[in-house]
Amino acid sequence: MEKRTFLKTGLLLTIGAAVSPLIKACKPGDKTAKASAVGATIPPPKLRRTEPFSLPPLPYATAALEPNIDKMTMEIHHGKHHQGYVNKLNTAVADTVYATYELDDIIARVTAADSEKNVRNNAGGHWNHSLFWEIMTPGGSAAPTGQLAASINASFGSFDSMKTEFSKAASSVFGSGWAWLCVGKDKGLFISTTPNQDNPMMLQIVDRPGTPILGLDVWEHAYYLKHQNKRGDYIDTFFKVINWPEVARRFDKAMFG
Ligand code: MN3
Repeated sequence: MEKRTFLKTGLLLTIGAAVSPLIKACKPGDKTAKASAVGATIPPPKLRRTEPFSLPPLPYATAALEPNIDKMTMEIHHGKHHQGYVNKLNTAVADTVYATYELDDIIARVTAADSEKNVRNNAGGHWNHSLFWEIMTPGGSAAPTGQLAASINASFGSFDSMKTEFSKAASSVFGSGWAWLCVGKDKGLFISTTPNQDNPMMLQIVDRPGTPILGLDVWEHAYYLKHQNKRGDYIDTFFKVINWPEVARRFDKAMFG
């Protein structure tokens, strides 16, 4: 990306008899991306991070999603698994180019190289779970309305068809991974899955990049205590606790900035 200087021509001001055009030069700021393997698709880095990554608090009590998602699963999933990704991420990025990068910037740049495996897995783990807690809410919420509903209908035909396709995708993940509802480059919605802790923001790794607005963790640690091997029951249960207003907020941000 090239540095560009934008010039804004100010208003013509009349002061007494004098007429003078004001020309204001805007500094371009630190928006120059380094050259990278996929060039222009990677956003420029944000401000440098100075604090270690930390576990975001749950937006509700660990028992709040009962009876759909049980307290013990939430305690272990958030307090042990997610905390583990955060801790390992801090270790993994130390002394690498990512040491002071924000999470989104790491996710956008991390590659499938063996040397980046720990960064990839733990940055993904931190990002994915941070989204996951927020897109659930005690008691669930009414199905989406407005622009998100219209977009779901345009992309899938109906809310129920989207739910069916999402559930099939989540069921089809072999082993550990995630199912996603994403806003694509064309601003349409699509459903995808990723293995392990990958996600659709990993531009150097996934086949089809997108901005996830809904994600479901289908690792066994997310459901085994309550549902054992019945992943389908867990997927059905998940739809009872989705925070659609939060999904809509993420949709609006992805669509309209
Ligand atoms: Mn998990």
